[in-house]
Amino acid sequence: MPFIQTKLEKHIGTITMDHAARRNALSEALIHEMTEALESMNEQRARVIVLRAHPGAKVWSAGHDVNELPRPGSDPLGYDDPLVRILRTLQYAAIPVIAMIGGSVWGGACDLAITCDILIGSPEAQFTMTPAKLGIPYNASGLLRFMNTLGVNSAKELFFTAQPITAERAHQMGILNHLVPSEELEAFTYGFAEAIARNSPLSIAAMKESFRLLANASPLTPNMFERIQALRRKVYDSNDYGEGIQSFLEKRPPVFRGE
Ligand code: YXS
Repeated sequence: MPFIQTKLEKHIGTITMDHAARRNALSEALIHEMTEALESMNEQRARVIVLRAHPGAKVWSAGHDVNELPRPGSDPLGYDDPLVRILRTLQYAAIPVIAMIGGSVWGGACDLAITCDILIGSPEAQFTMTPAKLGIPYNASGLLRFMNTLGVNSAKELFFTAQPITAERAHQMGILNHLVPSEELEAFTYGFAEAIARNSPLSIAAMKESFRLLANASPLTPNMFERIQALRRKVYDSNDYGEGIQSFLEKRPPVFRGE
């Protein structure tokens, strides 16, 4: 696997994102390998998984691979998008996943991180939620995840400002479960993993799935869902969405005209 490294020792799996050249951008190829790694560890009866970037990475993940975002007129975060698929795989996995974060996290990678069950970061961890910078309408399941994790107002701050959130602020907001010194990050994370691995996998699997069901128990009527989709379609059909993508590819600031 060129983009993912894996290791399994004493029921503790490690999935390492290892595509430095693209700052671990969540391309379809990288996500395919991550999915295979999750499935394999489940078959090998791992009890907990640590998801991390390659040692020394300043960027944990640069988020969705922008080159793979559809052009205006198609939903950039539809049900079958690779990023959306891996987020479901993580949520449905019976094994708890710990995100070990020692670098910056961008866009959809923030969603990947908070979809993990526990987040442990060092002061180098930083979270930037980018859809507004790219003219993208984030999807309903993602917005609900951020609301459940951070609360509505903090989630709005992340999405509306598209500004970096420091590790300390992320810890205050409830994004990070623990903020530890860089030199202790690995030992602390694996000590945490060992504590989980000693517990009943059946009990943990049942509680993880129950947490998922309860977290998504918000009553969303078909009419509410259709309204959200109509709002999103107006955005991903817009010139602003095309401008957001084009400006990124041309490495220049976007000029949004609100149309
Ligand atoms: O120019 P080359 O070919 O060397 O490639 C460069 C970048 O183009 C590439 N790269 C990416 N390619 C596709 N998708 C990405 N998200 C992405 N990020 C980076 O990697 C090569 C090295 O990048 P470079 O030179 O910028 O590295 P750096 O160390 O100076 O800066 C690292 C970053 C992460 C600060 C910088 O690459 C960056 O700002 N990347 C974009 C982060 C971002 O805006 N991500 C959001 C993607 S959209 C998304 O996740 C969702 C759809 S949403 O927005 O809705 O949340």
